Formats: sequence, structure tokens, C-alpha cells
Amino acid sequence: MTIQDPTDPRQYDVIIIGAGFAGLYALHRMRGMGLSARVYEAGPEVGGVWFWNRYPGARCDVESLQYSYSFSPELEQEWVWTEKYATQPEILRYIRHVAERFDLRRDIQFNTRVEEAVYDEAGARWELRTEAGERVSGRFCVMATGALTVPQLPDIPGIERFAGKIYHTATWPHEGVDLSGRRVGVIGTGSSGIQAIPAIAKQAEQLVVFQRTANFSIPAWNGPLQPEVQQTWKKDYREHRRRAREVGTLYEFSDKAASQVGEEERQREYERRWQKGGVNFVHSFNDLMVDKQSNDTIAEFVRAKIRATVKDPQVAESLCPKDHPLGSKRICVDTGYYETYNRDNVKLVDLKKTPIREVSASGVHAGDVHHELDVLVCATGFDAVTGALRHIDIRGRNGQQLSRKWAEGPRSYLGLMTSGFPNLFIITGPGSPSVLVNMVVGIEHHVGWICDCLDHLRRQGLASIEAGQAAEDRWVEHVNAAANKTLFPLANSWFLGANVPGKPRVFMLYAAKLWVYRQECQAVADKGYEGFTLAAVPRPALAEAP
Ligand code: N01
Repeated sequence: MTIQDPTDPRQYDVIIIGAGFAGLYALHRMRGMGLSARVYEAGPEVGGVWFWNRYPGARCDVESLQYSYSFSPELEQEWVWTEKYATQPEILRYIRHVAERFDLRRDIQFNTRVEEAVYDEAGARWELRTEAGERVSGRFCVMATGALTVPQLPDIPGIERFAGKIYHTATWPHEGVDLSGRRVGVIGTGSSGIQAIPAIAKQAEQLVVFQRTANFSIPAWNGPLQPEVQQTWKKDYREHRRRAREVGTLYEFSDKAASQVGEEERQREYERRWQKGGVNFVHSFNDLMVDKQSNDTIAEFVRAKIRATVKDPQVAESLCPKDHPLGSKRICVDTGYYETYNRDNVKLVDLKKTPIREVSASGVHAGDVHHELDVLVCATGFDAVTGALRHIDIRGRNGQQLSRKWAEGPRSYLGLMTSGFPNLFIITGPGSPSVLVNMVVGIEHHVGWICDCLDHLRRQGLASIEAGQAAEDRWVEHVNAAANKTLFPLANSWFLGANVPGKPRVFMLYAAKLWVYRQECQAVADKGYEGFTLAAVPRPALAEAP
């Protein structure tokens, strides 16, 4: 028996919002449990962030053999990746393949933006309203809305007067943009800008990069994935996955502190890691994210690389990050980023020295110089982690609005639920490691935990779960304490909401290692969902296990 009312097809056990990596996997697992589940997706296709982010040069900075689902051994064996780091089109092809292979589309409603989700206490159900006015209801609601979903446009005087085209990297036109012969300006040098700038420089007649904060970027050394490398990896895939989940060895952690080794050993290790490329560079030593002096040594190593690469010493100096520790903003991974500034058609405008005054119809005025432009690309990031949740009117017990509850910063228990909002689960949300780890591994963990929880409720004949206030308060303190042991709070990053005017400055992520977090989540479940309130009302309960 299911709780779905057969006379009302719009009542489900679970409503999932978002059809990216998280939403698709949640649908697959919950359907497999015999639950009625329906996904609502604002876009016309699966893929989430990988559907929208199509700017030139867009690719993943986690290696493709690791940035993929682990739940199906057949899937991981049959899918063939072509490059060490997959491009956006290749990742989207993969996600589409997953949707077909597991027949997921029939339970996804596309082009449907959920505007409102209200908890009906009497019926213990979530009542949702879409932009088109459609109403649906679910016993449980799973927010698979992503951490980097809502693009952030720069608030620059006069930008609305610009007569050329303005694009945001996260909403790049699907038909592509021909930049040949164009004078292009890029605002922003985060991961998106650093990937887009080398690609745009090759197409545009002129490229002007407007940089507010210089960022640390590590070479990807990307290239074709040799078949024998892929085959060897696939032979051991189960073990690689286990280690990624339980030990986190997809990152090459070090057991040495930079402060405890000599200068020669430090430089040797930094050079070795630089030559391997990618995000593992941050893990060269185990104290780099907690000891500022140690961090200074790796930051200086990168600055020396920049100075050795960029021919114009003034440009090189502007590109050298000096105002935040390496890794305290998301580390960038690039292909030929610093080399791009040696091209004749590329100019860097250092906004720290010459701030943007305004945008006019014909271009951008920075300092005393007017830069004539045909196209302006905003690589200005996202209202991250909480943005997508803030854009849905979510109301829990007593009509409390989630955005109000989180006005001073997000509060959750285990990063999975928030008190006052029973039966509302958040995947890779605030208070969990989220974007600090390989997102697909984090997503699979959260979906697994939620499914185990639903199974527990079903077996116990229960219908509702809610985070307790005291447990949530303790968790928030624990998350803050973990962040305060690190150098993360020293940067004005999107991790802290610092890129969105008016957003509270709170480190939104849980900075512990993924396996530590997994153990904490498991311990809570093992103790009968300690810290949560489980209730049996109202009847009937969930569908029986198949
Ligand atoms: O956004 P960002 P992003 N005037 O916020 C600048 C993931 N990602 O889209 O630092 C001038 O990092 C801003 O300057 P500042 C990844 O997790 C992954 O690049 O605030 N400049 C900054 O330089 C990443 O971290 C991949 O001073 C303005 C830039 O815009 C996350 O997405 C690829 C400005 C924004 O950088 C976000 O990256 C791409 C203004 N008014 C992205 N406003 C992968 O490879 C903002 N800026 C998986």
C-alpha cells in the first residue's frame, strides 16, 4: 500500500526538486524503494549546473573517472571518458545517458519551476505550487537544487545602458556565441573566468579582463585519456570508489606538515604536485589550510610560477594573489590561463588599482580609461549554497519562512534537515561538506542517508522526521568551530556569502573531511536518528517495503 491517493495523481510519497546529479540519483533510488516520486525541473533537460554552464572552456576540475556515479558497476564500466578532465558537453552527454539508461525521464516534469513549498501540518505533507500554478503534494520534499544554481550579476553603475551583448557564464546561450572579430570584456576571475578567458582569447579580436581579486590557479595538464589508463582504473573501480568514500584518497593527502620540513623538501613537493596538476596541489602538506605561515610558502611558490610565466612584470604582479591564503577561495584549475596574458590581443585591467567607474553604451570605464567593447561576459559567480533555496518560498511549521529562519545565516542539522521543516531534506546543502568535496560522492552519500532514513520510517510505521532544535544548535556550533580552525574565514569568498551584497557573512560549509562527516551521519542513524524527532502521525504511513 502506498500513501498516494489513487484519485489524485498529484500526490506523491516524495517530490524532488531539480534534475541534476542529485535529483536523478534520488529519483532512481526512491523509485527502487517502491516509493512514488516525481522530479520537478525548471530547465528543459536533465543536467542541472552542467546543462546551464556552457561558456567556452567549461569543464570539470575533478578527473572524469572520479566525477561520475558509483552506484552502478555496469554504468561505470560501459561509459568511456575521452579526456582526463571532461568538458561540459561530455558530462551532459553522460548525465543524459544515465537518464535514459535508468528510464528516469518518465518521472521528471521539465520546464517547471517550483515557486512555493508549504508544509501542511494537519496532513503532514508538503504542498508545492509551480510557476504555472500547478499544485502537487508530497509526504517528503527533497531539495536537489544545487549549490551553484542562481547566477550573480555584478551591480555596476550603468550596466543596463551597455549597447552590446551581455552574457553570464552560467546562462551561456545554447546556440553558442561567435566571438570572432569582437572586442570582448570579461568581468571575474574565479573558476569560470579562468576557464573561459583562454578559450575566449583564441576567438576574440581583443579581450579585456577586469580582475578584482587575483586568484590562485593550478595547471590541469589536461589531455586525452589513454585507453589503457582507463582500463586499468576500471579494473579496480570498486576499490577506487570505496577509497573515495571512506578514505578520501581521490585526494592525495600528505601526512607531513610544511612547517616541519625544510625549504628544499617543501619546494620539491610543491614542484612535484605542480607537475601533476589539479586540486591535489592544495594537499601538498597537511597544515596548509590551518597554518598561515605554511600557507605563505605554497602561495609564494605559485606567485613565482606566475612571475616566470607572464612576460610583462607589471601584469604578472597584478595576477599574483596576495590578499587571501591559497585554497581559502576555491582553488582554480586551468589550461593556459597565465600564458594567455602573453598574447597581443589580451589586456588585464587590475580593478584594485583602477576600479570600474561605470559601464556606458560603448564599454567599460575603469580608472581613467574607457575600454570599447562589443560583448561583456560576466563570470561573476553565484548566490551559492543557499541561493536556490532562497528563491523558493519555503514555509514550514507555523508558516515560518526558511529565508527568514536563515536571515542570519543557514542553520541545519547534519546539513540535511532544518528544524521547523519536517520531512524536508536538502542534498549537499549548508552545514555539509557540499562543494568542498567531489560533489558526486557527496550527493551519493546524502541520497543514501536519506533513503536509509525513509526506509527506517517505513519499517517503523512512522511518517515524519524533523531536526531537533538542540541538535541543530550543536551542529551549527560544530560546523563553525571546524571552519574557525581553518584559514577559510580569511578570504572574501562565496563560501562565506561575501560575493552577494547583504548576504550574512557565515562560512556555510562543513570543513571536516568527508569520511569524518560520513561517520557522524552514520552514528546519528545508528542511534535511531538521535537529535531528530520521529513521529507516527498521520496515517497511513509510507508504502511497505517491496
Ligand atoms: O564564480 P566566483 P565562478 N566587479 O564567485 C568577480 C564552481 N565552478 O563562477 O573575488 C568585478 O568564484 C569576483 O571577484 P572577487 C567552483 O566551485 C567549477 O568563477 O569577488 N568583479 C570573482 O573574481 C567555483 O568556485 C568549475 O573580488 C566581480 C568572480 O567575479 C564556483 O563554481 C568551473 C564583481 C566570481 O568568481 C564559482 O566560480 C567553474 C564585480 N562587481 C565553476 N562581482 C569546475 O571546474 C564578482 N566579481 C567544476
